[in-house]
Amino acid sequence: EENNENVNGHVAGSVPRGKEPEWDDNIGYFIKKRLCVWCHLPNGQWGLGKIQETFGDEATISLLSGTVVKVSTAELLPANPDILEGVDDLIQLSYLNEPSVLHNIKHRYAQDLVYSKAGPVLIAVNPFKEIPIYGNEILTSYKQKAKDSPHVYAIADAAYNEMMRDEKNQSIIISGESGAGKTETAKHAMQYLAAFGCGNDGMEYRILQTNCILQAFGNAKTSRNNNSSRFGKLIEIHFTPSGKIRGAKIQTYRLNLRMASEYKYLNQSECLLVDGVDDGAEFHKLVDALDIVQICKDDQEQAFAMLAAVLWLGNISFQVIDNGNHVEVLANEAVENAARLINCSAQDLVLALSTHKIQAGEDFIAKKLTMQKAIDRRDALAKFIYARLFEWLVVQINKSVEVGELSTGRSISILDVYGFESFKNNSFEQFCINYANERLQQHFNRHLFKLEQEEYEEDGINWTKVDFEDNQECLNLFEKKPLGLLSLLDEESNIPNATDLTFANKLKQYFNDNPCFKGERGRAFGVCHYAGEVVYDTNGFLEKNRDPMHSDFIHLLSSSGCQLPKPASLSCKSGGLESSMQSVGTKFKVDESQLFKLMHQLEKTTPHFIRCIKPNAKQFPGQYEDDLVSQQLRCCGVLEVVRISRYGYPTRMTHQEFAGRYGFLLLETNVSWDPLSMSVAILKKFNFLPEMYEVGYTKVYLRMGQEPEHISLMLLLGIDLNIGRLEEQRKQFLLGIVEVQKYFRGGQA
Ligand code: AOV
Ligand code: MG
Repeated sequence: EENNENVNGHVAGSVPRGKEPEWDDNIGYFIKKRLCVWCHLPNGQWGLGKIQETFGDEATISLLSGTVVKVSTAELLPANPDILEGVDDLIQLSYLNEPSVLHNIKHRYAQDLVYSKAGPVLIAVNPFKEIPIYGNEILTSYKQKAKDSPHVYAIADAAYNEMMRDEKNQSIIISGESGAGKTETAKHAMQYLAAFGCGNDGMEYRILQTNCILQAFGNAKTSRNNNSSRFGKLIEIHFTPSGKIRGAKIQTYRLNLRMASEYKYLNQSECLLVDGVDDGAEFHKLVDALDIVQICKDDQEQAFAMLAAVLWLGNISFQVIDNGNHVEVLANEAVENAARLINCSAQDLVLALSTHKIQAGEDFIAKKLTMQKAIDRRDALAKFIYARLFEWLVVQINKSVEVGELSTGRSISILDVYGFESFKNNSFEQFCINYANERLQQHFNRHLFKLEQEEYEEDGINWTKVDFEDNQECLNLFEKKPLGLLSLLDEESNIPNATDLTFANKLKQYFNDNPCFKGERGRAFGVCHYAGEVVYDTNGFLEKNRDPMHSDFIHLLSSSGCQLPKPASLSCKSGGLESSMQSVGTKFKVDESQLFKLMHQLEKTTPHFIRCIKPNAKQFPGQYEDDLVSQQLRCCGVLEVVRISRYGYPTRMTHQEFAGRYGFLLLETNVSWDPLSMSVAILKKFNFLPEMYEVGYTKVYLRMGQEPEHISLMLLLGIDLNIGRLEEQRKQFLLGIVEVQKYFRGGQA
């Protein structure tokens, strides 16, 4: 206690913000010690080498590859000592700069170590190949704590243990860009949790099968991912007090993506096959899964009939009449088949597709549609049916895995959403997806910085709170009322003569000065997201936001003999119709929205974050593109977390670990042998500056000598960088022992 007070009687100094600490003063030290540095090469890559000499602002670097380059000293960053090569947790790195972080993850990836930690966050780099790190045996060793290297199993295990210990709901929040591996990671997390079993009704097995079904209906091949989720999913797994699975609940967040334009009904994509995927076998798996979640054969038939109806709808075409002003439906097998499958008359279907009912006094008159309107309407109907089918499936699945009365404090929710998307052309879908990701990012920020700071407080160390770069401004741009992107979109959608162009112009007029907004030419505008700038083309925004669920369709489907899914929006329940007419954008609005409910639900849980990283765009194994990875690390805030940690105390060891590793260097001193006292004695013996460390109740926290004033002071006093110096001492000492041993062996021989 006394010792503790002695060294701990100061407040951690002011925390530099916003810019990387400079380390110019330190270069001499790196030359003297022949330490490695990272240098930014002309080709944009980072190279590892040693400084030979410096002249003014220029440094001569001999790269490990053998080449010698001259670069500006401003382009140099300190590299980590070899003992830190490939550490499990980035926070263990003495130097937390971008090339060091990148190198560490790459080094691990090359050895199929696809998981790493960035403090509390798990980083998962997609291997794009099977690696033998899953399955029962490995799962069991995590459960028995025989293994603790970074893994999605370890995260699931931590969530489970914290839930059991604190009786608090947990969540596992998985993010990353499209194709980064979120859905696969979510499946592994579910597998881990399912292994806690439930007794004997096979509930855990049923829960696992839900993946197969939702994926079959809710995923599609895109240019980014052969198996891209087109819906977001939150699965809540509930447990009994003894920790067995009780059941689950699935919520989906579907974006009302335009199925039609995604698939243009399948054949226009010109990619009907995915290498290595056997559609027949997958179909059998699907039917088995539907059986397991107890969807009866009749309902299965009906569901497939609806799918067929959607495909036939796509084949319906129109011909121009009235001198090109209007169209009528071409009568062919497509109309007949679609009508038969929907279970309505061909005549009703034709009317719904080619005419628009308008009220004239007491009567309704059917007005013929133009070609574009008719095509839009056909696609909208197909999408509407598909979306209802999907909703219905989720309802059926939930019935099968139902929990009954919800337990409080004993659930783990796994969130797997559509990842941040930035394509060449970005439309309304990307606008919604990226807004949702922006919200999640805020959740991530708040929790990480909060968690970090809570640890310091709990361990009783002095700590000046750190502000963090948040994305509130960008969220405001979306959410502000009445002048936010979403409000203005809704407003414009309700103005009869408004067009996508008038909408774009309005945005430019209002947000001219907003730093998160960029006016672009014509209908386009840009948003500076946390993950980078995205330019959106407003083409179709108004129409998609209105998402016209024509009452004619609703009428058509509810009066049809169609057995399927009388979903909420088709039933006569009050509000049902209105809710189906509600605009897509509105569903995303903060207060009344789905997204708001989701965030609210997540706020009540202890979060565990997994950041999935896509190492290459081609979906190939073994390829690691530095630029792509660093961009993702930067975008998803991993570097930020790491940076925040460096302003804090990135090196932390329990007193046991610290004393165990360096205690033997205390040879002569007579310290009491409890770990805390030993830690304090080590810190004193090696003249650590008080600003550089904190001693907590359970751990030693070391600040890495990153701040220039500390570094220069240490150099002035002839004190080496802290942990490096300890490691050096340790190495010297161990070498000494080896020498002594050699001497004695030699002597004996
Ligand atoms: P996503 O969920 O993040 O994209 P997926 O989870 O669908 O990405 O992963 C894409 C593909 O990467 C999978 O189909 C696998 O082939 C491969 N993959 C991912 N994780 C692993 C792993 N741990 N081991 C082996 N292969 C893996 V999107 O849903 O598009 O945002 O909307
Ligand atoms: Mg996915």
